[in-house]
Amino acid sequence: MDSWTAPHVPSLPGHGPTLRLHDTASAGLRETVEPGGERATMYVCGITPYDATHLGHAATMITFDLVHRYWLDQGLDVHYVQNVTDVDEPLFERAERDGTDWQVLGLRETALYREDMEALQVLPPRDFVGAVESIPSVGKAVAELLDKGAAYRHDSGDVYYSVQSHPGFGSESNYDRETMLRYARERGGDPDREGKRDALDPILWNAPKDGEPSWDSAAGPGRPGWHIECACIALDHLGPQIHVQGGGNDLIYPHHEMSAAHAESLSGASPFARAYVHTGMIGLDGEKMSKSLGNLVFVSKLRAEGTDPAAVRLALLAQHYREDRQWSAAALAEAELRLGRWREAVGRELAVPAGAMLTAVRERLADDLDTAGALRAVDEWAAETLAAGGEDPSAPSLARDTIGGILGIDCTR
Ligand code: 5CA
Ligand code: ZN
Repeated sequence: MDSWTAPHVPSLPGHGPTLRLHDTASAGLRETVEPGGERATMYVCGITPYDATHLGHAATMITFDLVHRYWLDQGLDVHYVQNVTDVDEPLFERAERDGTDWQVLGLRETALYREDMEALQVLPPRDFVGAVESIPSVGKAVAELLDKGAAYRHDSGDVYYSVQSHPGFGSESNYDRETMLRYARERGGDPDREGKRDALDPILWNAPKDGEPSWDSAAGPGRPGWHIECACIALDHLGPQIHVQGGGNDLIYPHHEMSAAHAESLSGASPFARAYVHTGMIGLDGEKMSKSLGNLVFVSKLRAEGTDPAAVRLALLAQHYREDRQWSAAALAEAELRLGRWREAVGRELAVPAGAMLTAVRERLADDLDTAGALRAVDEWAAETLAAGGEDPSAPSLARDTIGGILGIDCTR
């Protein structure tokens, strides 16, 4: 499907160190690309478009936008793919509640998401891929897994993946069985269903049901399961092994465990991702921000109220991406003040030299996206410029390009 328009990304002098990110599978920092590698690939789990983009989605997309921007700044050829889960139960339920069509709902919310991403200066993925357009590929993959004995048909006609067929199963989350069972129950799995080989087996293909859409495929009629959607889109667009698999930490299990297992069973190559990177949950009043809890702050609502999207982005960058963190009006107000100081300093004709700030921003981000440290480096440059004036006529534009190019914060407005 169509992506969105890319903002201008200025090129900067020199390069920073190799980006290292925390990898869930090895529970430690990993260099995201091989030494001397020229290409970098990333798959990020995108929205299920039954409601507007909230600040949790925005925070996750901005985090991976920093990865994208940092890799581009390294001179790498970046291939970034993101999906849209445009066919799934939440869409049917919401469409039914609102008396609308699930396809119309999905198109409308996806269009709003594109606008929000553009406003937040998020670079578009090279491939923005819907689940519906991937159905032929998913059907073939399910048929192949059945052939290989990695999948089986349940009495109901649904097709399940056999976790026991894959020796690598469990190596992404490293959770024990009890934890896996708990998350399967909480996050859309059906561990208590009769007739499965293993309670943890996830659905690959849903047999046709009344009131639900269905497509013909190599696996018979029906519609795709969730995890196989992401496995197929990543395999089709990026190949069997990628550098970064990204998403919120609510996807560590079962979603990323299962999509990695599906991809590895299909391709024979492992690990599926060099680094499994997970963002913390954005909450409001101590609860995770989620559609089901209804405690959402929408990006589009903030925009409509006249909030500067650059301040929203800056507020979300103030704390580390892996922390579960809280959105607040105070955090937004602080970001607005900070943005004002940065813009004032960048707007000067003369400033203190900005080369050391560029180096510090790169070094801080390369260290598992230490955004708080990177923002401090910009704060120091801005404070010195505002206090002392400075004498360097090229510093304001270097600062503007550093802040705009690497952090995605537009200081020209
Ligand atoms: N379509 C699936 C992924 S294939 C999905 O999880 N959709 S979603 O709309 O629920 O979430 C979209 C992305 O935002 C996912 O990466 C998810 O992990 C992340 N996300 C959802 N809620 C939050 C939150 N409160 N804070 C941070 N990230 C979140
Ligand atoms: Zn996904």
